[in-house]
Amino acid sequence: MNIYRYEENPLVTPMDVTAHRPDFEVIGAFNAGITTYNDEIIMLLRVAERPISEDPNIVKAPIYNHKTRELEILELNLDDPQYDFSDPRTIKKAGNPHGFVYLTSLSYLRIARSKDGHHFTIDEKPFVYPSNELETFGIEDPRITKIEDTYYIYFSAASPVGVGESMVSTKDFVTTEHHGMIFAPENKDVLIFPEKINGKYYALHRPVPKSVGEPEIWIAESTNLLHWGNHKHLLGLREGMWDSARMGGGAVPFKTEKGWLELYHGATSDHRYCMGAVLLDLEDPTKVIARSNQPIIEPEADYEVEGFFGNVVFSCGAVVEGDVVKMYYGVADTSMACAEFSLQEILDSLTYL
Ligand code: MAN
Repeated sequence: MNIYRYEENPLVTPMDVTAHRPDFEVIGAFNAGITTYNDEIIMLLRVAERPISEDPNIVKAPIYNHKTRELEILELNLDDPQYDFSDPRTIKKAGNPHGFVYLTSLSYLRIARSKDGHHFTIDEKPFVYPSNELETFGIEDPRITKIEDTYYIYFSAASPVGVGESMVSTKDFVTTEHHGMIFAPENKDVLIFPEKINGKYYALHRPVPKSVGEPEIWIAESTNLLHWGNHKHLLGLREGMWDSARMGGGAVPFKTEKGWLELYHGATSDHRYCMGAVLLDLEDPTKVIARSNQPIIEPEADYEVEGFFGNVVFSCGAVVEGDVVKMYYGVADTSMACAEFSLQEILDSLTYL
C-alpha cells in the first residue's frame, strides 16, 4: 500500500492552540471530526486541556459543574495510595485496573479551518463545550455527518455515570442545537451513514459489554437519527491480529462501487492503535463483504509513535476525491496528521469473505 504522509505533519499540535483560560494548558489537539463547509476543510478538534500544576506531586482533575456552569478543580496527591496514576489519561481507584474515577484533562471541541487541507487556522473560542450533567468529564472524539444542509456532530460524552454518545447539529458552524445522548453508556465511536439506505438511517456504534462480550462494532437503524434500534453485531475482534483487543468505527462510511467503505481502528492489548477497513453491502450495510487482514496504516512516524499516549493512529474523518482518500487522523493522543491513499489500492488490499 502506498501511503503519502503530508510533509507538514503533524498539521495541528497542542502548541498551535491557546488554552481557553489562562490557568490551563493544552495537552492535546487530536482525534478531530472532518467535513467540508464553504470551500474549506473543517477539522473539529478534540482539544484536551489540564489545569497547570505548580507542584509536581499534585494532579489536578478538571470537572464541569453543570449547575454553576463553572469548572471545579480537584487536587489529588500522587502519593495517595487510594489512586492509581499509571495511565496518563485517567485516574483509577487503586487495585481496579478497569474503569476510572477521574480524567486528567477536560476535552471540548474547537474548529480549525483550511483552504488547502495542509495549513489550518484555529478558532479563538471553543465551538462545543460541556453543557450538561452527562458531559462533566468532557466531550471527545467527534465525527461529523452531513445530511442535506445539516451537519450532525456526535461525540463521546464522559461523566461519572459513564461514557455515551451525544449529538448536536449545526447548519453554519456558528450555532448548534443539542439533541442529548443518542447511545447510552458505555458506547463510543458512533458513525452515522451520510444517507438513508432503503428508507432508514444507519449507524455503527461500539458498546463495551461488561459481563460477556467484547468492545466490538455494532450497527443500528433509525428513522429520525435520534432513536436507534434493531441493533446487530457487525464486526468482532480477531485473536493474534492488529484488531485483537478493541475496535471502533473511524471515518464516516463512504460509498464506493464495491460497497460502503468504513475505515476503522483496531488495537492490541498493549494499546497499539492501527487503521484498517471493512466493506459493507451497499443495499444492506449489516452485511460484511470484505475486511483488512493487515492494517492500512500503523504507527510508524515519530509523531505517531511518541506523544502523550504513543503508538496511536486514530481517524475520525476522511475527504474522498475520486481515487484519493485523504485521511485526517489523530496521532499519539496529541496532534493531527493527514495521509493519502488510493481508494483502488485499499479495495484491492481487502480480503473478501
Ligand atoms: C479512555 C481514553 C481517554 C478518554 C477516556 C474517556 O481512557 O480514550 O482519552 O478520555 O477513555 O472517554
